[in-house]
Parts: sequence; C-alpha cells; structure tokens
Amino acid sequence: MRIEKDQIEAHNELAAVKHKRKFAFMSEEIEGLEGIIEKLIKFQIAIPSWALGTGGTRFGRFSGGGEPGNLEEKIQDIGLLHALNRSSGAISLHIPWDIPTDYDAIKSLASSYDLKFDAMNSNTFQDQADQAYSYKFGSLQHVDKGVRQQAIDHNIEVIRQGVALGSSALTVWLADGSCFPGQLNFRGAFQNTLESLEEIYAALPDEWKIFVEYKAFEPNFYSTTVGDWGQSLLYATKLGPKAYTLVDLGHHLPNANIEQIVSLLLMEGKLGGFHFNDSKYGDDDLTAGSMKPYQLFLIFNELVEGMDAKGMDHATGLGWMIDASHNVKDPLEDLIQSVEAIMLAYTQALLIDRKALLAAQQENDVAKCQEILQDAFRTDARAIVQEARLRTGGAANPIQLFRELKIREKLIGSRGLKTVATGL
Ligand code: PSV
Ligand code: MN
Ligand code: MN
Repeated sequence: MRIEKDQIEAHNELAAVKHKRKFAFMSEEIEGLEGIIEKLIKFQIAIPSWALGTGGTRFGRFSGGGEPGNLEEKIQDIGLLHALNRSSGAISLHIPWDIPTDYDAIKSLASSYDLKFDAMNSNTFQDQADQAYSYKFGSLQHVDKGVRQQAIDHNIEVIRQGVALGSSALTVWLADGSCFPGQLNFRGAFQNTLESLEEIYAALPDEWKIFVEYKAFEPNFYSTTVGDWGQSLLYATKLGPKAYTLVDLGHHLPNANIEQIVSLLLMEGKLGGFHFNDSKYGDDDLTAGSMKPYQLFLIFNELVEGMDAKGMDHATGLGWMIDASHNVKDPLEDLIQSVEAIMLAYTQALLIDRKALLAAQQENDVAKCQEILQDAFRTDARAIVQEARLRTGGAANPIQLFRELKIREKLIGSRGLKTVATGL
C-alpha cells in the first residue's frame, strides 16, 4: 500500500488557506525563517523497526491489528509514515527481530519509499532458540569466554548484515549487569565487556561508528555494566575514534540533567546519537515530548549550540532515532506524534536568540537568560514545521490524513486483526 501524491494534494488544498495565514504571520515575525526551513527539510529521524507493533507490558498485550509481520511490511509502514511527514526517511533494524534475507530486494524496497538504513541494533539480551549459550548472566561481560564469544560473533554478524544494507553504524545496548550485591565483580565485568567490545570494534569497516548505549537499570536491578554516560564514555574513549555514546532519553536515574550530559558529550566529540522517547517513571518509551516537552527543547538547545560551535551538520552529524513502544495507541499515529514533537523542539531551539543569550549569560542576567529560552519555547512553531513538510510533499496534517485515508483499516484488511510484530 502506498499513499498517492494526489491524495496528499487534495488534503493539503483544504488546509491551505489556514496554513498560509499562519505561516505569513510567522514569516513577518521571524528573521531568517528560510534558513530554518532548509534545516528542517534536511532533518530526518530514523524509525525503529520494533516500534511498529503493539509493545505490550509483562502484564499483557493488546494487538491493535494490521501490524507488520515481517521486515518488508515494517518498511512499508515506515514508507507510509515518511510519505505523510517527509521526516522519517530511515529505518533502524534490530537483529534477529528483523531477518533480512534478500538484501538487494530489501534495499530496493526501502529506496522505493525513499528510506535509508540507519544504525543496526544487536540483541544479546534475549536467548534465541538455536544458540549454544544463555545470556541469563550477561553477554559481553560474562565470566565464560564461550558466552562472550557468541555475543561478539552476533555483533559482527549484525555489522555484516548492516554492510549489505548500506547502514554505517552499530548500536550496542547490553542488558548486562547484576541483580544482587556480590553477584558480580564490577571490574571483572567491565574488563570483559571492554575486551569484547574491542573485538567488535576491530570488525567495524572504515566509516562505520559504534554507539554504546547506557541504561541505569532494568532488566538488572542492582548494577548495569554500561549504566550511565560516564561508563559509556569510558568504553567509547578506550575503544577509539569510531566509538560514541548513545543517549536514550529514558535510561537515566530520575531527574538527571540530560541536557547537560548532552552538552558535555558533544564538547568531547563523543556524542553519537539519540534514542528519543519520553518517560514519567523509568524507561517508559512513551511518545517523544508527551511528558516533558521543555526538557526536549532544552536538549535541542544544547544540541544546536554545541553542534554549531563545532561546525557540525545538524542532519548528518549525529544519529537521530526514536526508540518507542506502544501499548494503547496506534503505533503509526504515535510515531507521527513523536516525529512532530522532535521537529517542534528542534525548530524552537533554532529560534533561540543566541547572541542575546550569550550576552545575558556574560552579564549573569539570570532572568533574561530564562526569558530568552522561554520566548523560543513558547513560540507556536507548528506552522513552520508544517511549511517544511508541505514543501517536501508531505501532508498538512499527517494524523488527520492517516485517518481520512483509513490506513489502519486497510492494513487490518490486508494483514488481519490478530497480528504480532516481532520485537519487544
Ligand atoms: C533498551 O531498553 C533499549 O532502549 C535498547 O535501545 C534496545 O535496543 C531497545 O530498547 C529495544 O527495545
Ligand atoms: Mn534505546
Ligand atoms: Mn530503553
């Protein structure tokens, strides 16, 4: 199933008068708006293949129906999303939840939807039916070299698959850690993990990056071997220039100042990428910007400031990905909302009067600094994001069009009501 150009045009025509009025107002208000729109057009956010089905919790799962049953259908879903918002031009795979077989066919299917392959994700946190060793007590950290080697080999296999698909990054997230004090020798676990990562690092092709994702807790609840940005940065520094830290917004202890973490990792040239989501309690994987939109904006403030200071290209300098899981919403509608929230936060960060902020900081004018940030945050940037979308052939209102075209109903019609997508 594809969304046709004339379907989008018909929808956009109906929205045109209202949009033009709002955008004309913004154009008068904001200096340099064309430059901002150019940046928005280039900015693409990768969609995780595992976010397209209902995630469920350990208490239950309620299928929304029409979920993709294989990689081809996942690509199709992201193709639909990208057609609507023109900002989701990449897919991030998780192996072996995704099983690419015919690489050329998968590649050409993706490019027919204008999609690229973003970072590949390995999985050494679940046992697979055919594997020799169990990851119950960890993978890259394991006391048994046989287990470590199995996990290393898996990561190298994921790189090989990524090469075949045209990806250029590997994200390693480890569930490794311990559930009880005394279970683990922390230094031993760290050293084993480092040695294992070194073997994986050695298998990276030129131009590839490895992202070391950290997480403070879960599934282990006493210690996590890559538990915070300090540990991740240690690994990334020891590994070498192709290794970076990946920040997942849901992976911190409560109230962590994520924007400050982001700023310093960028300063050190060690920020690799993001998993965007939102949370109230833990690794909730909720829609980006649904709980703490101001935090998302403050993160983008640091990103824009830090990337500009280093002359980095916003669109290509870091890996931009969503990591989400949905239990009660239509996954595609939810992803439309996440992408929109990310684009809005990015736009608002681009609206900050940097010169004035720097001057106010130099004068220790605390109230003014806050005014400047909040002035940008309180700007209704929706017409700007909408303009960027319209200029690239997207829909004026993606969720509305998704519903008008009855996309979910059609997916249920072709795939069935009781579906299970592979993933968590
Ligand atoms: C772990 O909580 C995580 O954030 C990692 O990125 C995994 O790869 C992903 O979730 C899978 O659900
Ligand atoms: Mn993640
Ligand atoms: Mn997570």
